[in-house]
Amino acid sequence: MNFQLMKLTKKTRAAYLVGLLLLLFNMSFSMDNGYNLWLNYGKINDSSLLETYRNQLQTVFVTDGGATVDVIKKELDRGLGGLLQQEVRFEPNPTFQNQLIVSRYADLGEDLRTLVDPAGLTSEGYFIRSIENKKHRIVLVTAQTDIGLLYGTFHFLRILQMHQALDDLQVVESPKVDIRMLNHWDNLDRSVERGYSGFSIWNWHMLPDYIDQRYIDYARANASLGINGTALTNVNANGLVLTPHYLEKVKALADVFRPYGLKVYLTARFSAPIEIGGLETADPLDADVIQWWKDKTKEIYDLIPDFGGFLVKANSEGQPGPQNYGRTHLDGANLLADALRPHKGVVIWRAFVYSEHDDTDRAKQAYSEFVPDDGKYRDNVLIQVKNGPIDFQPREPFHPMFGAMPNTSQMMEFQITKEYLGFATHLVYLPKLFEEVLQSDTYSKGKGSLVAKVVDGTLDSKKLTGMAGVSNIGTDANWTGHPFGQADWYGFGRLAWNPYLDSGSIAEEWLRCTFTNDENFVGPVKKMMLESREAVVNYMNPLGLHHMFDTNHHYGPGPWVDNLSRPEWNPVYYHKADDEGIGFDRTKTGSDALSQYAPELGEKFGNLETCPEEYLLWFHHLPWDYQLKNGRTLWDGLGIKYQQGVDQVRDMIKTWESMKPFIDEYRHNQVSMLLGIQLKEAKWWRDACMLYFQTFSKMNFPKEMEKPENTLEHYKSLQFPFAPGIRPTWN
Ligand code: GCV
Repeated sequence: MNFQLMKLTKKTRAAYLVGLLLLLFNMSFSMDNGYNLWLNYGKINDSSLLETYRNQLQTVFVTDGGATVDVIKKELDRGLGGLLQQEVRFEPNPTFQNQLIVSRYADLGEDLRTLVDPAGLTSEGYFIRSIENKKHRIVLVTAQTDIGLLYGTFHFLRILQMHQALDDLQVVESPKVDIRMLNHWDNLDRSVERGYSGFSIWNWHMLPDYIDQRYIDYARANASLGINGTALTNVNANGLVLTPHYLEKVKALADVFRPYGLKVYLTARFSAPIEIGGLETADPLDADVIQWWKDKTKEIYDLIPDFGGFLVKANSEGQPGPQNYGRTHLDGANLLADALRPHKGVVIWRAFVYSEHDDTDRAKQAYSEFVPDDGKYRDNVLIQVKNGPIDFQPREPFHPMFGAMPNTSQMMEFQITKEYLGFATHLVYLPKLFEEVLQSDTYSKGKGSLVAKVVDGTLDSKKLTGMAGVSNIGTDANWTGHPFGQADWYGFGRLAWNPYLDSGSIAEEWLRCTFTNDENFVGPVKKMMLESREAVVNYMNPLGLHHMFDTNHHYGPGPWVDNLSRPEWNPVYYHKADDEGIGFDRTKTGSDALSQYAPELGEKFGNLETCPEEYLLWFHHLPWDYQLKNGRTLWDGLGIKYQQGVDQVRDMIKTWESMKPFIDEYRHNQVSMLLGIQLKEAKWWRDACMLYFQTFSKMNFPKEMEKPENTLEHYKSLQFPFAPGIRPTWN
């Protein structure tokens, strides 16, 4: 080729080169690997809008400042440069002529100051206003702090990405939740527990000297959503991360994240004083142990002055904890809180506990353990509670601890990685699930006591609030494996900022910023995303069924599993199918877990007339021929729901196939293939579960249900020893 080119005339050679560049440009368009996430600043194709924006944003003035201001300038350069396809003109001083001004409130001149009310600005909040009079035509982004300015800058760029008008901007934003964080279940060997998107992005071996560009892009992406914390390591913790060798590496990451407002947290293994400290005990009341944690904490803060604090899983699933020494969770949490207090750090203590020594309903155990100590935790302790009382199932009622601890800070824990929702293979839009939980009414202070109000602290005037999401991020080119997994990260971040947002608007934002503003794409795909959550409930766990996942890896159905060492690890514990019927009786005649909810809910869920059908088998054990609201038997209803789930995936495939003209071929093809697998697996769930339950019901499948593709023996025989995300046994 080179040889041939050499023989061509200059003109023809130039034509070839232009052709080649165009080809490469097209290829890159049709090969978008998704790395840029929603920060896709592709050129605005609508020429009149482009002209308007170019005219309104002729120059940019950014206030002087440190590292965060540098980040703001870089982002504007990248964002405006990409969207407007022209070089960004930064001015050293404000000109007020068709200009974007990004400035701290304190630096504004008197005339601009009068336009914004500083009382409405929290330290991370911001204003965006467009101002126009004869002399001035500006868009102003202002905030009390540089981090507020960075958040405002990302919001402003999103306005452009979504092609919105700049004429009358009146944005006032402040986060409603203090700690908005990702929890990485990443191990030091770079495996990720319940991770389906490659390896851990933390390259511990090469840190602290090698700073992967991904760390910076990770921080950018989080800052664009207002996520301000990250727990780097697995809650099934390894004490080594607290040794000097690793703390140097953690410091390097903290240094990268700082300009983006992202604080680092670490998981603290409760037995670390023994394992890395050489003590003989980790008893939280032992003087040497208390001193050890104080010293260790100081050592961390000497390296990382803005370290966030510790995240702890204790006395749960084999992890060590204060109960090993006859102490309580309260003792353990307060021990660490006291060590962190002088440095303004917090301890996030997880409520995900259940014990092999406790034979009460697993769904009740966390409440029983924590609620009696309400009000006794130090004020820098947050109790982190999973959204439901079992474990991140496709659908659970909200956790009864929400609203039950008015005098203790509580933090919501959602799972963004899809341990129980089809891994990174299924398209299931999780913000719909998150929204359902946040909008649930706890009735703890009468009607309207939403979980969202517990989370943002307004229900009980809490001073410290938080929301955590178990990360779905890995080394895959697009970060999350499934291209639509990015929407879950995005949606988590947006809801952590404001737990009252609706999942539909979030989906729309994400689609416009990630793919295109073409309404022919946004409308149908948004609808598909919103329906995808109900689809997975239908084809995996309909009518309140839960935890029927195959052993350990949780990939696919295993309703028959009954041989694990702990009863509550077996799916049969949860569905309780027998010749009489199916479901877990959590009413007074059963485990009485219902009594942990407010009386209004106890009545509603306890009464078959008023219990929503989506929670039916969560709270009740019912005969196979129980009549559902539509007049069909429970057995038929189950089969119909399973079938509906499969059909919903078929509809998703149809929708997606018609979207080909609107987006790049690469991502379109990826999603098509993944939807194909999702359909196969939806059928697998339907067939395996219905065949198994049929051995008890002894009834024919409803006529609406397609015939199973294989026998029950076939499904039972399937083994997946190398399914991704399996929990390592060494910790
Ligand atoms: C990190 C479930 C998961 C475990 C996880 C645990 C937890 O049990 O299967 O992998 O451990 O939840 O949240 O601590």
